[in-house]
Amino acid sequence: MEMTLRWFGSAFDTVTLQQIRQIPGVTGVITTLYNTLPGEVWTREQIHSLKEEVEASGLHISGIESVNIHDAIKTGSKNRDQYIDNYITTLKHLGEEDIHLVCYNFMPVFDWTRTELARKRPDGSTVLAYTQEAVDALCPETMFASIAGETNGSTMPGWEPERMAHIKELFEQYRNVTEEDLFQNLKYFLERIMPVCEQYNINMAIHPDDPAWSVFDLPRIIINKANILRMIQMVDNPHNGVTFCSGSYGTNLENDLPDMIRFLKGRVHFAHVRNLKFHSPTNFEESAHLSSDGSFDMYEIMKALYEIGFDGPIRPDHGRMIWDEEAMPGYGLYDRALGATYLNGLWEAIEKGAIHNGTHRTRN
Ligand code: CS2
Ligand code: MN
Repeated sequence: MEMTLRWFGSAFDTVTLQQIRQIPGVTGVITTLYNTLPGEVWTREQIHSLKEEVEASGLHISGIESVNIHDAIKTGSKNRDQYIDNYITTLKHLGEEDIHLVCYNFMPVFDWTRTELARKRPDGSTVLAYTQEAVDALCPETMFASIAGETNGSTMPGWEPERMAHIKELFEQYRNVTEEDLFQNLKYFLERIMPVCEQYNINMAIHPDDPAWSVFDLPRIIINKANILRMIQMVDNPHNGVTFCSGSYGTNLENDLPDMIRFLKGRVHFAHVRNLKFHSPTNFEESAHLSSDGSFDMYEIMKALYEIGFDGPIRPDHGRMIWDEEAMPGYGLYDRALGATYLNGLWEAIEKGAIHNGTHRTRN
């Protein structure tokens, strides 16, 4: 595996490439063209200059998160082919720039959903949190407004104000879209992009829906083992894989995370590893990465990744806001650096333990 950090680009991120480079064991960044909207073609020049900037710092681009999918593709509208063509052109340009991993999601309207971006913990740190009661008390329009005041001035990924301004129309577009339709629209999209993925050896890594259940009655499909099995089988190509995000699948306590990782052997192209602390099944917050601070056994999660021969990028996912840092919620420097270091420590111990026991893994 390669330890990485997400970086939104110098115009948008409070964290610098130089700071990322100083985190021991972090060699790559997961980045994006943050000022593009879903559906736009990424030009080769834009990608090339991003790559040059990253490489000048001594790091490299380990993958893209995300190339977002236009709503026309998700809803299966008549004009979807034009947006799929644009997506294919973007993939081609990424491949030409030697980038081989693309994370995306297929969530209707909203990307991840949280009800608090700065819940205060007893130690004074703040974290993102979710309660179903708070969601049930909101309507979609107020959802966006309710978090907009807590973002420390950032645009949150997947919550582009340009799209949110049209939230009513977006809901209208999804009104008759069922889970079955979403599966079919995802299949159509994947079938069309697989040839370019094969040509340029690009791994597509779908990010799970977060939380892993329906929000505001919108259909959600990438939520559990049965549904990912369906997704993988319906377009059975090794380039059709997943981002294993422990904090997203983990929102549903019925998901057995190490078991899901083992079952996905060969199809996990990217991993987001973070911990959650549950107060009840529908009230959780994003804790520090350390197992004892949350509800997940991070050792077992890392061990499962090790045992399937995972050799793609891992990134600590959201971190707490600590040490008076002001940054995009979830994406400060300090706690993600602590997370990366902790996860690297777990990995080293697992790997050395396996060498010692003679069970050292080979690749996928
Ligand atoms: C991320 C997602 O910040 C986050 O929660 O894990 O926004 C993720 O980047 C997208 O869903 C992937 O397309
Ligand atoms: Mn994630």
